[in-house]
Amino acid sequence: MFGLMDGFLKNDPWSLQKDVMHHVEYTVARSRFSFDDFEAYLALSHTIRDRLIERWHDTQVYFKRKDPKRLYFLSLEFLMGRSLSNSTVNLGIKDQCADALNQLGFEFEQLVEQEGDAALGNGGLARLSACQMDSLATLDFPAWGYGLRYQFGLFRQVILDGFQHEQPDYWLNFGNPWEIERIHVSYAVKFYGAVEEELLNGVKRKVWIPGETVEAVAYDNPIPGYGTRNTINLRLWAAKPSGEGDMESYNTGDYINAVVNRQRAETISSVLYPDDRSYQGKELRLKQQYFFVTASTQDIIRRYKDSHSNFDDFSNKVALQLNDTHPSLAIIEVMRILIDEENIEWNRAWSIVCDSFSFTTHTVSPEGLEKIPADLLGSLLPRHLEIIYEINFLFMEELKKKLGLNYSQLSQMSIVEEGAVKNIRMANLSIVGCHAVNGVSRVHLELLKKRVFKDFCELWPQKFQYKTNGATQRRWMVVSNPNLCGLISKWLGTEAWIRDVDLLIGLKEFASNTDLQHEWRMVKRVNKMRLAEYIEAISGVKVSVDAMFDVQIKRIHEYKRQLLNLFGIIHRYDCIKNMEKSGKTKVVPRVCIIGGKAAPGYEIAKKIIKLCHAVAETINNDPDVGDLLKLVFIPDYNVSVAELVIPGSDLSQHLSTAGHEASGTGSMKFLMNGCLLLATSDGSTIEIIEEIGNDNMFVFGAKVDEVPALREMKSSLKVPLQFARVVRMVRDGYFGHKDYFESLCKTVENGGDFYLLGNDFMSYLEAQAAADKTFVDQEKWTRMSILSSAGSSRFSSDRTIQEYAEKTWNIEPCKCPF
Ligand code: 26Q
Repeated sequence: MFGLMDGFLKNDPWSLQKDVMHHVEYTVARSRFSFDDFEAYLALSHTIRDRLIERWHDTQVYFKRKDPKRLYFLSLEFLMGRSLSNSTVNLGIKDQCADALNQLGFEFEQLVEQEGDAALGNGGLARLSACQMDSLATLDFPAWGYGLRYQFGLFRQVILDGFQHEQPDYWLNFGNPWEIERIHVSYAVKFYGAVEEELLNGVKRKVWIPGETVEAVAYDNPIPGYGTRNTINLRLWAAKPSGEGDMESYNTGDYINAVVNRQRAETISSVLYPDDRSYQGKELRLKQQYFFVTASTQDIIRRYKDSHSNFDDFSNKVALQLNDTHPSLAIIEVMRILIDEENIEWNRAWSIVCDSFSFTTHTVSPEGLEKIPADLLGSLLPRHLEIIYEINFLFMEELKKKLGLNYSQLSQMSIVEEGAVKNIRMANLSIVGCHAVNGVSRVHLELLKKRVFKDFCELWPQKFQYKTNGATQRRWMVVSNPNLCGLISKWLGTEAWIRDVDLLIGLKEFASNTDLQHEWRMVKRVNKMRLAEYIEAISGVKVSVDAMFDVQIKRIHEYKRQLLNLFGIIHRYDCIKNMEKSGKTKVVPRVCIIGGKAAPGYEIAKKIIKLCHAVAETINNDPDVGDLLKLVFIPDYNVSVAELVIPGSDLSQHLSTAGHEASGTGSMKFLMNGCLLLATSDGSTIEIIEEIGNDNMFVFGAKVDEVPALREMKSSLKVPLQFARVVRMVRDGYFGHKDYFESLCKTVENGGDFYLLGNDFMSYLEAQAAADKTFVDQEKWTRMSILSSAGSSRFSSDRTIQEYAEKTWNIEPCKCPF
């Protein structure tokens, strides 16, 4: 029967090679006798794409036949990175592909490097979506991802004279073999206009007469699971001019202008907004959000209606997950479709909506919550604003019954913020319209209860939960660190841990085994050599692989305290400068590596990048220092840079002021790869400490509950001399650019120090000294490193997804049997 036999395409090296040659000739249209690495990459990608499509079809046919409850994961951001290596690993054909290409005279690793990153997201939240898609596919859940196909992903960071410059990311310019364009899967997206009342069969109803229509076209990206045939779909929407209506402008005779104007529709999906809250209230961003939401929900409802004649079963068949508040207009859009288009009565529609939707927040500060000016929303989406007001009215009535007339509390909880400008609070809307609200770590939920959503947590305690984030070991170990994985599988006697990550704990019993320790160090050394080559290629700085590679890579933000790291480096430099010759022999050599992007409008973050370059310039060229200390900034940090850097680092830094990082996920990737953590006790690190123990990492700084009191006392606290000294060096122009760095220094001086760098400085230096001391004892270091990997299984996104499936989405695996 159709679909029941194994794939038609074979996966032995010979068949793969034949298919690659076919694609060289007929897809890439190059001569079989002369094609370069990039063309070979394209041909190989198309060969894999064919296999993905086969599995994708089988999976979708199977889902349709079984009709299980499906999860729809709605996110405006996905940081997928590269696909080639990941697909071959998940399809289980990496070695065969490497053989096939080898016989043609190509290196697989070389071809992998030809691919650009798909960077359709900013940072943590977006990479989390990508990791979760991998886990959903691997665990056989019937899930779909929905997102936007931005023409330009996150900006490319170019450093000129130490300053960050942003350039567009032309990721689609060379074609994208990983997507399938579905010209026929498209939906009309309407904006503006007005709401009118219509009389239909004696019943009054609201009709939205929109003013502008564009088209959303689907692009499907197959997501293969590991060790399963299941291949799920990530559907991304692109905006195109609509073929509908608007003939008038053609008839007026201004044909050229009419065409040009319509082409402007494409701007809606043209560019990803950088994570910068100051962008709030921009019309184009709101247009993107609604464009995404309506295309996705129309598609979901169409699929539901394909096999159901009414909405009775909707919430038993559909789980809608909101990745932060960015897609929260979906609540209103589904409500609108149900009441205006499907003629469902309000209360019934509302309970369908609440039962279907769940929401995860990634924010810790009340100020960081998304708001949309009511005027803006009303002009772009007049009917939606009406529905929001109605939801809020009913919610306020319900609240009054429960809480009485406590106006201050009512106004705090209202979806509508009254004031000089009226705003719609998207988080309040999401809480009211979802049956579950999840935080991303245990302490994050505590903060939601205590600070961010205190009133809501008291009102609906059972609604609020947490699912600690995780990262996928497929990408972060198997794809990016194959040597370590080979070693782990050898010692565990199985590769089963790649699907069943709890098996990693089996490494624990070998943590002190000298043979494993020796092999473990060799793997690390090879990874460090690769990283050292890269560092030299991008910066010209030669680094010694005997030094400790100390890494901080993440978005640049004051709360993440890259500045604390830099002050620590300056202190270390200052100590070396003031040392006797004999003292220098005791210094543990370090290569400090920093990487990350600053939001384009975030001045202080940009100054931190410049300071890093200025300090690096001084240190790296100082003959008194030599190999004892080097500082490098890695430009244009992205997923593929992370895949290279993480396996090659010894120590990684996670320095957020306690109470500011909702979770943090970078630390988990380092942990899996046996890099020791130097971290504050914040976000998910708190759980990492519990899992692997305080003595297997370097923990420092104020704790979450100490921070508020410290802030109160800040202006009366004495700053340590060492801290004052390093700040003064920067302020006095030791690293040049005295005037430019003045405002940066001010952020930590005179009681200003909001992120408590001064307060945590001595504790930070102690943790750094402990790391140095341990590094000298390589046996101890390696044992801690092995125990880090062994204890990382709780931080796999497989565990996170399993918890969401059971506790929030109520979905079950649906495994394609062939
Ligand atoms: C908002 C308004 C306008 C334009 C863009 C945005 C915007 C975009 C992206 C706001 C925030 C983001 C991303 C936030 C994010 O990545 N948060 C991080 O999420 C991780 C995954 O849960 C956590 O581990 C981090 O702690 C959290 O900071």
